[in-house]
Amino acid sequence: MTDPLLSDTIAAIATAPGRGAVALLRVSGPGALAVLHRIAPALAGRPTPRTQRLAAVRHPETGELLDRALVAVFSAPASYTGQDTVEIATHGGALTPQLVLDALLAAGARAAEPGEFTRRAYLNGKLDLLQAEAVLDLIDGRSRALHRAAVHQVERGLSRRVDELRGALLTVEALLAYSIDFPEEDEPPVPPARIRAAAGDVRARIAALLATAPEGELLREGALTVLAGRPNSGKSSLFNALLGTERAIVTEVPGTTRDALEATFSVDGYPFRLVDTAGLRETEDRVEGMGIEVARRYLAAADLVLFCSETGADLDPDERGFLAWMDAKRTVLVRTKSDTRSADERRLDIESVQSVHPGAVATVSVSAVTGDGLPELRTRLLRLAFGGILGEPGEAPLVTRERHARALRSALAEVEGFVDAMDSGVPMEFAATHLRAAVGALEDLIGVVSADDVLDRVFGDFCVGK
Ligand SMILES: Nc1nc2c(ncn2[C@@H]2O[C@H](COP(=O)(O)OP(=O)(O)OP(=O)(O)O)[C@@H](O)[C@H]2O)c(=O)[nH]1
Ligand SMILES: [Mg+2]
Repeated sequence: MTDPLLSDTIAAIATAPGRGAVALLRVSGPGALAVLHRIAPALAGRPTPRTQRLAAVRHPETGELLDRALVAVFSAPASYTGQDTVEIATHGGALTPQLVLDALLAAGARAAEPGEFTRRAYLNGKLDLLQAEAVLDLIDGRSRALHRAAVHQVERGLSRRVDELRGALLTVEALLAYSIDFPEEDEPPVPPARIRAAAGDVRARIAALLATAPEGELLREGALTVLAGRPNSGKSSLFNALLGTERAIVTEVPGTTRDALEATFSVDGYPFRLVDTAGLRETEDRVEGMGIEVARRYLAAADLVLFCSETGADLDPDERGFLAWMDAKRTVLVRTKSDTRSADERRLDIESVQSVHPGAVATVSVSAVTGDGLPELRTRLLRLAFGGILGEPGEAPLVTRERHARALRSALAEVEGFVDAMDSGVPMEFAATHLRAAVGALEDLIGVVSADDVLDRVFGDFCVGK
């Protein structure tokens, strides 16, 4: 039976609003050609699919000429949505596309909801859910690294990997079913050790894919990198130097920065959100005190912290306390204003702070004035935030959404439940329910069958016309 969501004909402007040479309108549904004929009567009959034709576009009721447009027809099922689809390239700008859309609606189409074209593509089996999400990333993604991962995923990179895992689980299920069917044999047809080893192998493969999730998810928002340290330690100067613009105010007066200031930058295409904060100290000043509160909140949420202190200055007990409290894996101790010291002094300085924190916190000396040490700092940030997935998006699938991570975690827990059940002698029939549940979690991930609310969540984020 046809899905009711597919039975009417939808239309939308697919290009972004604003001044531009060309705009694209899309129509999809069983009535797409009928709608086209009403606004472009000259194209009567069935135009050759996948061939652009220039045609006069008119309002179906008034007959007014609205534009001359290039029209292409894609016949079902060979179209993006899998339905009869018409694409109309009109002149761009504020008015023409809107007037042509009005004409399409007057001719019998309905205005499409956000993401409805891609939702139809999914419902018609043109894309799986992972690919549909990747389409959204191609449109919304701001970093080169997320773009790479999305292109790979639209090509079914992640889907293929999940299919393989699902196939491997089905094999374990089949081996198990064989053993369950012949319970009386003295020698079980498939040795339990073999089933267990096969399950252990899938478990390791799911875990490896899941391990890309924390960093994969950072590709979307960027790694939250917070500058912290005493007033006047050079945080705002470093903020500006990393961004390459004079965004933050810099003065010699301690306590210059009051509020948190946020900006984005990237290293080798990997995204970071950089936050400059008020210097940390006890203060009577209410406004500054509030800024420090904000800084603490950012620190709690930070993926990385750049803790700034001046080259050559001893760390006081508060600073040492702060460093001891921070997670060493996400903290860089930045020794600032390195241009004020000689090369020898800089080297000795790094050695002496490292002896205070042996191996605990990465230490880099930088100068916002000369740019010295900035490349090293950038490389450090890249490794700390994205070390696990560096260079991978081109070839290996990445888990880039919490939805993916959740499904994989649940599949992993079920496979572990299966292995535990086998080890503790639970009857095979019961152990098998874990495998079924693991297969189910992977199928949810690809979207083999998906509940409407899941689809609403995935497609609700799309723009109209996609
Ligand atoms: N020579 C030199 N001076 C620097 C460098 N970085 C910062 N300064 C100076 O140090 C002072 C403080 O710099 P800021 O960047 O405002 O320091 P801050 O940590 O943001 O200070 P607050 O906002 O008050 O917490 C200013 O006078 C800067 O010009 C540097 O790399 N070299
Ligand atoms: Mg500042």
